[in-house]
Amino acid sequence: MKLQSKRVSALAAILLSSAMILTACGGDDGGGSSDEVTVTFLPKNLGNPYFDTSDKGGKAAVEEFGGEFAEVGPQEATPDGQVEYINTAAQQQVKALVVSANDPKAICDALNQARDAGTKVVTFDSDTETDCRDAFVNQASAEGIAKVQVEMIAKAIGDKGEIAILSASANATNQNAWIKMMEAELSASHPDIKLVDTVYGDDDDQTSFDKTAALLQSHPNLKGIVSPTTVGIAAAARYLSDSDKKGKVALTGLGTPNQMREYVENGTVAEFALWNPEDLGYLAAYVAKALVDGDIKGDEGDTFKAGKLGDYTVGADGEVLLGDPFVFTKDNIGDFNF
Ligand code: RAM
Repeated sequence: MKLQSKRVSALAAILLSSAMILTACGGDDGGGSSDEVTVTFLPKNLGNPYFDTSDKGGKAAVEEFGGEFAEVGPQEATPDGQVEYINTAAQQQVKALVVSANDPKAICDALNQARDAGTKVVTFDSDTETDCRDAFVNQASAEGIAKVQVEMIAKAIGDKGEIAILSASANATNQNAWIKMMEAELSASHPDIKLVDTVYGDDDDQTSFDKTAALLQSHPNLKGIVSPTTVGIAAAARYLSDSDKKGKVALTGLGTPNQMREYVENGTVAEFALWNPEDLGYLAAYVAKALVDGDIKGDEGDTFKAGKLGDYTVGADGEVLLGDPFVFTKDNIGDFNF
């Protein structure tokens, strides 16, 4: 009952706002033509260089296919912060919403209401449960992302000693999947490495910085930190590079070359990994367009063309895979600028 009345009021809001849009535009098709592919990107949070780059790729793709691009998002990486933007996008009847989820479940009702109102939902970077989106654009397989990080930390500490994880927010779908697989990989293949703590910096620079300090204090024998978030690894590197633990506690994980360059050059970090976030956003925008145009439904085996990236096939559970993670070191970091 409750759900139904919520849905009715959501529908009323949508009808009202579309009536307002029509009035505002003097009764024509609503700004651009109603065929225009309007795509709204909703990252985990704004002000994160990783999402600045991915959304730049999304914008380039949308402009390339003649659609209309928008980016909205909360300051803090929380699901509640995302819900209001999802509701607004549905009210505006955007054709597609491309979202990196702060929680696999908590934004589902809002996403499904948007889908009921005709918006195609693509998750990218961090997925929701499969029944609240049409497709998920995955940056690399979770196994691959977990494995590369375990390999890097094992190499950095001589495959032995205490390590900790500095993650993003506690409910982030992507980080949680990677952590689970890192734990499995550690216990299967690295018996002398002990994971002593996992802490959450909420993809906030200051929180991540403070959590790094606290980790080093509470674990005096710590040999290494893995931070599977670009915000976390950059904050941890900044802390370590000015502390007497520099060179004693290894740091690796997932970072952007521009944020990590200084710390690779000053020896705080030997190597870290990532994919190309710009390509990720670009691909996600093309998935959105293929859904809107009806070229794909998000079913396994569906094929589509993603501009300069070429041809893709949708895999199981509506997943489209970008590629493999890439390892950055002091020898190659100079070749990248994002
Ligand atoms: C942060 C975000 C994002 C993640 C990267 C590696 O920017 O948590 O979701 O994919 O790190």
